[in-house]
Amino acid sequence: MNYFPQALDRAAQMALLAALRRVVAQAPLFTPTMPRSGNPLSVRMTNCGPLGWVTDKERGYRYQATHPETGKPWPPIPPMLLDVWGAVAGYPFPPQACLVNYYAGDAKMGLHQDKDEEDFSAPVLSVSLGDTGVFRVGGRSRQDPTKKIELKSGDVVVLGGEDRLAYHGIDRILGGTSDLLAEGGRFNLTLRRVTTPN
Ligand code: MD6
Ligand code: FE
Repeated sequence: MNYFPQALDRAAQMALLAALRRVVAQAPLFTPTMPRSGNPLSVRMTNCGPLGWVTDKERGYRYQATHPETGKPWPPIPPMLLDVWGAVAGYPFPPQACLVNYYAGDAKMGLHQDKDEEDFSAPVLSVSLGDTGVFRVGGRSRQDPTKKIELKSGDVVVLGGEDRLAYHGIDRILGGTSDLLAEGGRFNLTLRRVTTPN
């Protein structure tokens, strides 16, 4: 993985948070549910961009152009995020989806691969805001050894190339480690290319 600690300074984090607040105002956070079981994930999520990643009991994991509850198109990806992609993704086409995950106090994310995209030649880029998240990343097999990295507010991670299909997840959030979010907790934004460019 390519790790860019403190890629965003405090001023940039505040500007990105302001843009994110506008996204969430137009596309409210919702509670996603697992395919088949219908069990809720512990994160809440929303998206911006032409496509958004969603999941529910009936239809499972997928990308779609509209919010599952409002039926409206997702708001655009904030230009600042497109600039971050342009600076570090090393991929000559823009992202099509930005998944926004919000972790309140005890939320976590199990070990997973991001593999619902058509185009694995594009990386997935993540930006963290707010409390520190304990990130675990391994290899392309679930059994591969993993390492832990504490992702702090302003850190950027890129999973691309050999690591594009590496297993990864969030063990827990370290409450009280950032004062960026008045409500506490952590946002993670992941930028993705979904379809293969022409
Ligand atoms: C998170 N991140 O940091 C979860 N996926 O909350 C991811 O699932 C992720 O950080 C793909 C690439 C980078 C990531
Ligand atoms: Fe992921």
